[in-house]
Amino acid sequence: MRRKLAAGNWKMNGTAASLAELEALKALMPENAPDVLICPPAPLLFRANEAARATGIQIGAQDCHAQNSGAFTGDISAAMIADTGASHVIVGHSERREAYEEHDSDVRKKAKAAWAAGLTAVICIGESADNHSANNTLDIIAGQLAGSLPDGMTATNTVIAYEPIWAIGTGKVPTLEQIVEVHDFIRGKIISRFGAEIGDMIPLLYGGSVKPDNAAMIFKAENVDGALVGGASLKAADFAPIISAL
Ligand code: G2H
Repeated sequence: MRRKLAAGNWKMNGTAASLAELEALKALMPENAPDVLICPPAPLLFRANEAARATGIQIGAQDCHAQNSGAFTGDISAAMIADTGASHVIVGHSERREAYEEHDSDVRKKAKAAWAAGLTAVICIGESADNHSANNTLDIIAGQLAGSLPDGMTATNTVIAYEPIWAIGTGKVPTLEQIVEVHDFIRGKIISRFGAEIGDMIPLLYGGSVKPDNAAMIFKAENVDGALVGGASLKAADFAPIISAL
């Protein structure tokens, strides 16, 4: 059985006071909740791990450098993230790909760095609005999978998040049929490259405007094992119903 995961990406939002949401979330979560991950901004990682200790909520970072250490002002390494007690790191989010011109090869190196530090890499892929309109989604996804996933993926070191860029923060969500098509395609691709024993076990998350009122629809897809949630993960009252729907 594949593990289910509800992951929250706080992006550049939140201060130490926001960590109160972790305890609030625990109080609202169902008894048999799936795995829950919160990725706060990097300055909060140590305190988030402390705050989450009694809740069972896992903590992750939103990006890492591909190198372990060195003269890279402003960057943080996967080893540093692991040192905070975090378990995951998001790599290749479309906001990083777009704003910092990160390419598949960068994402692949970051994922390898995450693994080397003992972290699970949450590798993001997704097509632009233009590629969506031009019906190029599956070609783009195939290329991103081939370029962003390193050799050496195991059943436990990776989570893949499909986030159509046109759905991020826009309130637009693909239809269930579109989500099924892309997630089934991703599953097929990773099985054919890594074998069924690994490819069948990798959790596939959907991301892009997941909200309490559309989560149940999205989770109907067999190859959707959870969600990567931005805006609706900031408040426990919004994130808890999404977790409950999983
Ligand atoms: C997509 C998602 C979180 P939102 O970026 O990764 O954000 O749910 O706000 O669209």
